Amino acid sequence: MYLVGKPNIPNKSLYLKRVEDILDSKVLSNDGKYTKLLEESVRNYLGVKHCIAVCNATIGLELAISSILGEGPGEIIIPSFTFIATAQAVKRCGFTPVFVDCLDKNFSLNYKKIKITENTKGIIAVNLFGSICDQAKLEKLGVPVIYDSAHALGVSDLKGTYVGNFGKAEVFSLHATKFINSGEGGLITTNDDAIALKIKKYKSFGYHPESGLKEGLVCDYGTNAKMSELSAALGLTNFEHIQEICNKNYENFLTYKENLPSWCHLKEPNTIFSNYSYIPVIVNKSIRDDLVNYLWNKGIKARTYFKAIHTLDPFRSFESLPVTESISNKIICLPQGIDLEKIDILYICDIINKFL
Ligand code: T4K
Repeated sequence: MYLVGKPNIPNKSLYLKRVEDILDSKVLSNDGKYTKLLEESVRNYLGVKHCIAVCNATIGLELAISSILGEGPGEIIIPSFTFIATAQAVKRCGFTPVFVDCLDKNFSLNYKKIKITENTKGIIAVNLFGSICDQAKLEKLGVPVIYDSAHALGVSDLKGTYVGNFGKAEVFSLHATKFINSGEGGLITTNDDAIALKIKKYKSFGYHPESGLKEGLVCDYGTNAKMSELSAALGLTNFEHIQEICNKNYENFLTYKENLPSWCHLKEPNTIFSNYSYIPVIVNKSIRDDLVNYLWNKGIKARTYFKAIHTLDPFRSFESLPVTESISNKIICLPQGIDLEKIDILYICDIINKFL
């Protein structure tokens, strides 16, 4: 069976050693050794000032929103073409998401369609499928920008600046389905000291980051968004293989590119420095669902990421977002990851070729 989102686990034996180390140390949580090592490794790799590990990216977005934009009411501009977590985080912070259409070329927020009003508190732009938004354009609109970079660890722009360094803060996912995973997990990065301090407080019960845990010194509101040591060790072990995984993903991407039929348009990331962790393809709307059923029957569990959020009940709005609606009816994500050999991808492409 071929899955989208099958976890990459490149060094199981090292992870198991680290699990033993954790169990022997009896430090299972509260920013232990592996959480600190993971944060430090990612910080150094991205060249960013702060990296804060959290329990998942959805809560990570909530922490970033509340640290930067406070609590609602107010409106936050987000794309409708994204995973539901982006909208849920906005709502859970007491803000109203205002959905804006996306660009056809890289599925990112169409900055030309954004209307800033007196109610607009900020923008959450999403770096989808290893592509990057046009940050310069978004950050000129005059309101704070936070990036949902759940898919964009290891991606850099054409000048070589890594995603993680843009906007007020960026949030990555380390969920099992992400190319670098910690089971469940997320990372928040920022170059702003004050924002980092707030996030650290909010992440751990409002304790003061230096003295709080030891002395029970609560200096702010907060929740519990900590990452466990078992997750951090898995995240760290996987992250140590990031380059090798990106290379393998790129090889797989090229095999797809060479062997998919012409009616199945592979979307290339808009930066060559991508992680290639998703294989999104666009097909004709009239055949999309039949093709997905056909693939599932052949053991290829393709996914139709994403449904337009403004068409889903809790967030339904009657304004039409034509590009979002069109893409969400035409997109299919195909399997990717280090467990796929060339022969597997040739098989998947062969099955697709035989569909029409
Ligand atoms: N922002 C964006 C843009 C996101 O895409 C996401 C998450 C977030 C924010 C929030 O990040 P987290 O809070 O999750 O850290 C999956 C993931 O659950 C979700 O993390 C991810 N995006 C989204 C794109 O995909 P589902 O509902 O498709 O998950 P599920 O359980 O159907 O799994 C997908 C595939 O992965 C299946 O083919 C099975 C395979 N799988 C999954 C798990 C959990 C495995 O092989 N092993 C596993 O352990 O949402």
